Amino acid sequence: MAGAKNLSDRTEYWRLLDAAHHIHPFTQTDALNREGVRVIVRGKGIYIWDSDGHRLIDGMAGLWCMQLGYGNKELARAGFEALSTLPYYNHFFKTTNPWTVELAAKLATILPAGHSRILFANSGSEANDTALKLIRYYWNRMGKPDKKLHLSRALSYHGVTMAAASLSGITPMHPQWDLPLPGFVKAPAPYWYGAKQAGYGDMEEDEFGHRIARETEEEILRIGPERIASFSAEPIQGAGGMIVPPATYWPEIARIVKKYDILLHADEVITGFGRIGDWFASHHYGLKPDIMTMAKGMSSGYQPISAVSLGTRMGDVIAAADEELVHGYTYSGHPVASAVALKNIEILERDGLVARVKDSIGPYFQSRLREIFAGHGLVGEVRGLGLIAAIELVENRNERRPFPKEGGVGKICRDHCFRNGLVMRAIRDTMVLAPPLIITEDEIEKLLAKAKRCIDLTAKDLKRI
Ligand code: PXG
Repeated sequence: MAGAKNLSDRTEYWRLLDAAHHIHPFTQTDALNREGVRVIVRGKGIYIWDSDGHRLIDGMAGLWCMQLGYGNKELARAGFEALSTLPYYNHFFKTTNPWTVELAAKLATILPAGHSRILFANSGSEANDTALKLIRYYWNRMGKPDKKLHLSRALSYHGVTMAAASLSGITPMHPQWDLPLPGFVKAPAPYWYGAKQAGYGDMEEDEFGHRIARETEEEILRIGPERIASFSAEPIQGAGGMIVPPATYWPEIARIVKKYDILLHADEVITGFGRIGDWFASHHYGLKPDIMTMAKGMSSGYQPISAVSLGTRMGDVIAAADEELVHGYTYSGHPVASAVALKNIEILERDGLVARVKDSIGPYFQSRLREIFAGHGLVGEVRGLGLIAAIELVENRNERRPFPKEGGVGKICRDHCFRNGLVMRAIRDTMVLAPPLIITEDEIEKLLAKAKRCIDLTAKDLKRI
C-alpha cells in the first residue's frame, strides 16, 4: 500500500489499511487513526492475541457473546459441514433447511412456555426491529390500530437500526440521526445505585423498585394506555450500565403491563443463553413475555444470527393470518448460522454450562468480586448475576457521588486493562465484565487479579492511594 514504510511489518500495514479504508462502530475515526488500532488475530478459550503477540484475557466475551469462548472445534466443524453441504438457501420460496427447522424446534424447548414460533434475523438490532413490526401488526390484526406507541426505558440499549435506536434510551444515540422516530416513549430505569444522585434520597432498594414501577405506571396513564402497544426491556440492562433491577421491580412491572394490556417484549440479546445462570433472564424473573428477542450467545458469536420468539398470544394470531407476512431478510435462518447456533445450544445443554453458571462458577465469580473490591476506595458498588458484573467507580463512596467528568475515569481504567492484558469494558465510569461461560475458577482468579491491579493503578493515577 502506498505510504506504508515497511510492508513486512504486518501490524503497521493493517493499521494503515484500517485507517485508510475502515470506519469503526461507535468510534471517533480520526482519533482512532491517530492512536492506531489494535489488530486481533486469534483466540483460544478465554484468551485473544493481537498481531504483536500480546495475549489478553477477554473479560467481555467479545461483545457479551462468546458463551463457549474462542477456538471451539465442534462449532467450527458444524459450520464447515453446513457450509460444505448447503452454504446458502432461503425460506422465501416455500422452502426450509434441516438446520434452521431443528434450531427453531430446539429453541422452543428452552424458551419460556408458549414460545414455540420463531422468526430469524442476523443481529440483535434486526431482531428488535422485527419485533416492533410484529407488535404493530398484532394490534392492527386485533382491530386496535391506535395502539402504536413503543414504551421502553432510560439507559436501555436495543441496537442501532432506526427503530432499535429509537427504542434505546441511551440518549447520545439519537441526535446524529434525528432520532427518536415518532412513536417512542420512555419510562425510568430501575438504577438503584444512581438513585441518590438522581434526587431520590436514601431509598432502600426494594422501595426504589416499587417507586420506579409506580412512575412507569404514572407515565402509562399520562400517555394513555389505549395508545401503548408494547413495553420493551432488557431484564438486566447491559450496555446502559449493567443495571440489575431491585427484586420488587419486575413483579410490579409484569402486573402493570398486564393491567393495561400492553405487550411485554423482553430483549434477551445479552441475558440469554446461560449468561446469568438460566437459559433466559425471563426464567429467572418469572416473566411471561409476549415476544422475545435474542442474539449474541445464541451462536456464541461464531456466526451472526438472531431470533424473535412469539408467545401463544401473538404467535397464534400471526400464524393464523389470512395474508402473507410481508417481512424477511435474505439471510433469515441462514443454514450455516443455524447449524452453528444449533450445535452451540446442544453443547451448552450437554456440558451443563447453564447450570454451572447458576450453581458454581457464577456464584464463585460474584462472591470473589465482592471480596476483592470490598472497601476499595474507588469502588462504589459491585453488582451482577451469573457471569455478568459491574464495578462502579465513584469519587465518593459514602455519598455515592460519581466523578464530575463522566467517562474519564472509566477510560483510564480501561486503558490500564488493555496494557495489562485484560479486556474490561467501561460504560461511563462503570467497569463491566462478562467472561465466556467456560471460564474456570483459576481463570477467574487471573482475571480478577488483573482487574484489581488496573483499578488500583487507576486510583493511583487519581492520587487516591
Ligand atoms: N439488544 C441488546 C440488549 C443488546 O445488548 C442489541 C440489542 C443489538 O444487537 P446487535 O447484534 O445489532 O449489535 C444489543 C447489542 C457494548 C455493546 O459496548 C453492546 C451491544 C452491541 C455493541 C456494543 O456494550 N449490544
